[in-house]
Amino acid sequence: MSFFKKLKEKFTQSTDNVTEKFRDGLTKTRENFSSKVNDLVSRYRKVDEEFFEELEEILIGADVGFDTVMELVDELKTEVKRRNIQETSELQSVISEKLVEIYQGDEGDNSELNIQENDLTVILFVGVNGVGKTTTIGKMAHLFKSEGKNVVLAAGDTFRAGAIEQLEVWGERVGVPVVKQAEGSDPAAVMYDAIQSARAKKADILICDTAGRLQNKVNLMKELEKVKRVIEREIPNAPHEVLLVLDATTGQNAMVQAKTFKEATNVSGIVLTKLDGTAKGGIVLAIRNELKIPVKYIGLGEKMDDLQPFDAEKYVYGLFSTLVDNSEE
Ligand SMILES: Nc1nc2c(ncn2[C@@H]2O[C@H](COP(=O)(O)OP(=O)(O)O)[C@@H](O)[C@H]2O)c(=O)[nH]1
Ligand SMILES: [Mg+2]
Repeated sequence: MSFFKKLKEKFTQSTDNVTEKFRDGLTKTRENFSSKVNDLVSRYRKVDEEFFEELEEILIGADVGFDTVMELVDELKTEVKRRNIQETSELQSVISEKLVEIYQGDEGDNSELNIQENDLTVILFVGVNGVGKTTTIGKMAHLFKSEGKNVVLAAGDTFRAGAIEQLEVWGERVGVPVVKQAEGSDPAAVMYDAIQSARAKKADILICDTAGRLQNKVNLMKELEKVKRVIEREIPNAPHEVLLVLDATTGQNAMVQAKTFKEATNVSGIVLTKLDGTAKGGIVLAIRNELKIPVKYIGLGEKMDDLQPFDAEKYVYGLFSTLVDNSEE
């Protein structure tokens, strides 16, 4: 059975609404990407060099990233030779298979968070303004809470007007306490307070918001270093996760931000938000393949339950679920 048929079987029968979330959230990308692939396949019946050139353009247009596209197309060409594939219609399943392979590499999805079993876990969120840090923190608090975990939030964005209130609104909505100080105070001091408070409450998870100003790398590095130093002084090995939030709708700009933050601090994973708002959801692959940082969570909407752990198979199924698959059984 073809890879895509297997995916389809696995996910059309699944009753969880997670697969549905992936499918709904990726609608724009699917409509842009799959319809172009379908069109390409109907125009070129036979696999040839021009077919691959057009395929490259489609993939680059979906923000898959130049290097990743080249790698993918090379592998497709190898598969075409190996399996002696002649018809383009047979290639669709191979494309979906290679996309999953490229994402997973040797390590698999790697979306699991480093959660301490019987101790406080500290998760630090970083990223520029407007990417969705505060919103994602709210959604993640909701996820943890629904798993029965005790969560505390730290209002570490003391810089932006309204940022503390925004986190408080999420705290109320989700039903978790928010530790804050006055606007303009030292974020490191907020972190210190938050750790004491989380300990007193015997919390499982402390999620820390930070300011997103990024005038220059030196400032960013200094501020993040200070925040991390304070956290680490209180809890060795913390923060257990440093999650960089990137806005999928910003395309190559998100890649540039990722490089800057990667140089400034130890990023352990990426949260890619607003995938629902872009037709270029291929950026997931570029991030993983070019930055070597796992995409741990994705944002598929603005609602509380629109945050999902990343899953390469569900993602690829979400991209291709309407694809016409003519491959042999
Ligand atoms: N459509 C969509 N909007 C999102 C998502 N995540 C965040 N947003 C929106 O992005 C905007 C900025 O989010 P915010 O959390 O304030 O960003 P921050 O400055 O990084 O803290 C808000 O309007 C959010 O509702 C997502 O996954 N999908
Ligand atoms: Mg914010």
